[in-house]
This record gives sequence, C-alpha cells and structure tokens, in this order.
Amino acid sequence: MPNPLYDTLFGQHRASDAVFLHLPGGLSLTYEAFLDIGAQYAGLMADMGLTAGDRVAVQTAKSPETLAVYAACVQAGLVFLPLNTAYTPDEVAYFVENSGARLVLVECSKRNALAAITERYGAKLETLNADGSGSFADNAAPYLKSFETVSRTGSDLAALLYTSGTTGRSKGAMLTQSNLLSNAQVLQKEWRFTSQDVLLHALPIFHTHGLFVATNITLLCGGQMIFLPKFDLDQLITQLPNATTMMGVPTFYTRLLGDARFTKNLTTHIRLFVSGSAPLLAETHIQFEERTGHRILERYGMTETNMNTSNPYAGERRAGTVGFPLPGVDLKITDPKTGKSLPNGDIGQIEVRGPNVFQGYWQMPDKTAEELRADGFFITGDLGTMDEDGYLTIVGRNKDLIISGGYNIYPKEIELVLDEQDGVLESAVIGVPHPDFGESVLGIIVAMPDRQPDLNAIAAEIGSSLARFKQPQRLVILPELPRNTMGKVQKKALREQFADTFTK
Ligand code: MLC
Ligand code: AMP
Repeated sequence: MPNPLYDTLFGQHRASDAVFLHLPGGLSLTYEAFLDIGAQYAGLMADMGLTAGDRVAVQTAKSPETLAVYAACVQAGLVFLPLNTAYTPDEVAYFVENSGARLVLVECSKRNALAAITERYGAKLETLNADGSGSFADNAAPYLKSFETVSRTGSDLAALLYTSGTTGRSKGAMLTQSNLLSNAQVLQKEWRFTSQDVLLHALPIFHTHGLFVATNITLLCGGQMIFLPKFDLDQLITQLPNATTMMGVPTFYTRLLGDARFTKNLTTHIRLFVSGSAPLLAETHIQFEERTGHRILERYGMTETNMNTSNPYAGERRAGTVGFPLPGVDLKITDPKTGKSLPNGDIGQIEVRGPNVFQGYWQMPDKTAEELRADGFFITGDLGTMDEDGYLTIVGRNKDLIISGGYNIYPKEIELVLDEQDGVLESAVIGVPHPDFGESVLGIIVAMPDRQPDLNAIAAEIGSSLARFKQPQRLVILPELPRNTMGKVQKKALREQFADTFTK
C-alpha cells in the first residue's frame, strides 16, 4: 500500500543490514533491526484499535525504541505527537485533552501521575522506558516483525507538534507527510548528505530539529547516527572524531568552544556543522572558524514550517545571517501593519510559503487564520531583512517569545501562573541575555497592596505546573510595571533595565 513518508524514509531500508544507530556502550542497531521493532509496535497499536489519523502522544526518553514509535506511527498511518520529557503532568494533561490522543506512552516513573488524566480523556496509557522495557514493549514482543503498511497520501497528517502559544495555550501544528518529506529531500540535497555520513546526534527527538531535520535526512540517505541520549560535552568530545556531521543549537557550539579539549584535530573528519533553532552570534561563528577552520552552516526554521532558509553548502556562509530561502520556499519581508512587501534592506516581518509549511493549528481555526494567509503565506512572527545578495538576517521577533537553549518559552504562559500566586498583583516575564542559554527567563512581580510575596515559596510552587526550563531563573519585585499611554506593559524597557542580570 502506498505511504510516501514510510516508503521513502523507512521502507527502502527494509532488509538492510547497514548500521543505522550507534549507541552508548559500543552497541549498534541495523536498519533492519530498527524497522523490525517499528513493525511490532505498529502491529500492537493496530490491535489496540488505533486507526489511521489517531494521535499517539509520546513522552519517553530519547532511545531507539522512541524513534521506532515514530516509524511505527508512520507505518500504521497514526499521527505522532512527541512531548518534551520535561513537561509536568499538568502540562501533559492539556496536550492529551487538546489532541484527543488515543494512546499515551510514558516512562514507568510517570505512569501513576498520568493515570487519572488519561482515564479522564479516554486515552490508553502504556509505558516505555529509556532501556526499551515497559508494558508497551512487552505487549509488542510477540508481534510479527513485519506489518502491512497503511495506505496514506502526502496530504495526510503525519505529526502534531505543539508550539507554545502567545495567549498561553499551546497550539498543535499539523504537519503532513508531504510537509516532512519535501523538506527532508531539499535539505539532504542542499547539505549533500549521503549514505557515507555519520551524524553526531545529541539533540532531543521531541522537536523539529532533532526529530525531522536530523533524523529524517539520515533516514532518507541511509546514513548513520551516533545517537546520544542527550547533550553531554564529554561524549561530544569523545565522539566527534567518529562523525562526519553534527547539528546543534548555539549552546552546543558555545559549550564546545568553552572547553580547551575542543581542538581542530577533533574536527578533521567532520564535513559539516549545522546550527539553528536560536540565533548563533556572529562572534561564535568567527571563534569557531578560528579554532577549527570550519564555518558553521546556520539555517532558520520553525515547528510550523520545518526549515525555510539555509546558508549555502558551497558558497559563502555569512556569519550573523540565516542564508537564502531553500528551493521551493517563497519568502517575503512585509510591513506588519499593511502586509505589503518591503524592499531589500528594510526590516519587516518574515512570511514564508511552500510545501514545507504546515496545514494549520489543530482545532484552532481562528489562530490558524491569524497566522496563515489564504494565499498560503505563513506569518512567522520573526522580524528580518534581506540584503542585496539575498541573505536573510533575523533581527528580532514580532512575537513575545523567549528562546532559551533552543527551547521556546512564551512569557504569557508563565505570567498566568505567576499572577495566581499568593500576594501577586501582576507580573511580566521577559528574556534577558544569558551566556550559556542565549536568553534566560526573568520574572518580574508587582505585589498586592501591603503584601510581601515570598519569592522562594513562589519559585517552589510553580514547579508543579511549569517544566523546569520554563521557570524563571530569577524573580524580582518592582513597585509597578512600566506602561505606555495605551496601558500596555513596556517589555522593551524592562529588557533594557534587566539586560545584565545574568551576564555581570
Ligand atoms: C535544560 N535546562 C534549561 C534548558 N535545558 N534551562 C533553560 N533552557 C534550557 N534550554 C535546565 C534544566 O531544567 C536543569 O535545571 C538544568 O538546566 C540542567 O539540565 P540538563 O538537562 O543537564 O541541561 P543540559 O543537558 O545542559 O541542556 C541544555 C541544552 C538542552 C541546551 C543542551 O536544553 C538542549 O538540548 N536544547 C536543544 C533544544 C532543541 O532541540 N530545540 C529545537 C527546537 S525546534 P536545574 O535547575 O534542575 O538544574 C526549533 C525549530 C528549528 O526551534 O529551527 O530548529
Ligand atoms: P519553534 O517554535 O520551537 O519551532 O522555534 C522557531 C523559532 O526559533 C523561529 O520562529 C525563530 O524565532 C527561532 N529560530 C530558529 N532558527 C533560528 C536561527 N537560525 N536564528 C534565529 N532564530 C531562529
């Protein structure tokens, strides 16, 4: 049965004894062994009554088995919904409810905390641990290592990836088979990936970068991945000589540069370093070239759009820019007020259109209409400018967003939680420069009259509702928030006032 994404990424390797994953401890997994696990999982999910289009929410550790759940979902026509492992049960409850997921996979340690939630929303709950054990794996073990691939077309949904929302509620970006496949094909060609490549993979696999950019490209070309459970500087230093490529967020590169063991010798086998998900400082780009002789290739993407632009493989990789629109991507810089295109050199909002752009937000037609124009252009919320040579530079954001170590954090979500705390009248959450994470979260609180909120108690209290990486690294109290004549909080003024909180 035709299923373009499965056939192209996975099916082509069906009987291949080539290595797909290199794992810690010197272990490895061939394509065939990996696809066998995927087929067993697909068989189990089909027997559990899941049918094409059903959502499978997955909050499990980075492992070959979690990746096999992705393969299984594609093969069985199910919609893969990966979740950050740092999300609290409160946060997961929202995703389960909003997506109507029929199956939720978690690690054993989280089972009890989620049992009531999945029961409430009528979802099945199974476990899958970092070592591949768990009820889901046990139940799948007796299944055949082959599964009749469910027929799908390019316009069918393959994944639902939640992005934080400006109003505080996350939105599920609907990505079709064609969205994912077209982008992987373009990137493989542009970045010249082949079956000879060994990608050093230290990113999480619940986001576009580690899941689609890194993994889909490798699958497409039949390459290998050194699959690390997470970023670990020592492991990176050990494994770099075994790899030909690496993809990372800027924090990967600044941490490597901060370590004296990271020398040119370690990188002689590497042909390509890619950076994205957050701004790479031109300074980092230059230091990296000075240390290693490699110019990092910076590209620009989003959950909703996959990758939009890239610096060239062969041409000049220009520091501080995100390069040119990828083949097939229309990109324009528009006036935020009128939506009209602006000339080169002017700063405006970045809009993109192409086969990579998502179908809209899951069950949120109003939000979709606000950001996705009828003619197919998506308003990214990023501000940029195009130079005479066609290089795009991102100069800021038209959306109230913090990017910390490559994770997106929407201040509104944190402010809603802070506002509920004892003695808090109102709050403002901003991103301020941070030497390791690029930006970090600062919470500013205004107390109710005659009250003295206990900042330690607040920091402890919000831990149950917000993932650790979203929690303000510091809370401060101000007598009032600066506002403009319209009464809107002036975050720019706050960002200036607190700019050196983490850098002094
Ligand atoms: C971890 N912590 C963070 C954090 N990551 N805090 C703020 N921002 C982050 N990004 C906190 C933990 O909660 C913990 O807090 C402490 O830091 C140490 O945790 P850790 O797990 O040891 O952290 P570490 O491994 O050092 O992780 C840092 C990191 C990781 C940068 C390596 O965050 C990472 O892999 N980021 C990549 C994110 C990513 O893939 N983004 C792509 C999105 S897709 P405490 O207090 O408990 O010690 C996208 C589209 C596109 O944007 O264009 O690609
Ligand atoms: P996400 O919603 O997690 O997909 O994050 C997408 C956002 O990350 C974009 O809208 C940009 O603001 C930011 N981003 C991605 N790549 C880059 C980059 N190379 N430089 C600057 N910002 C980036």
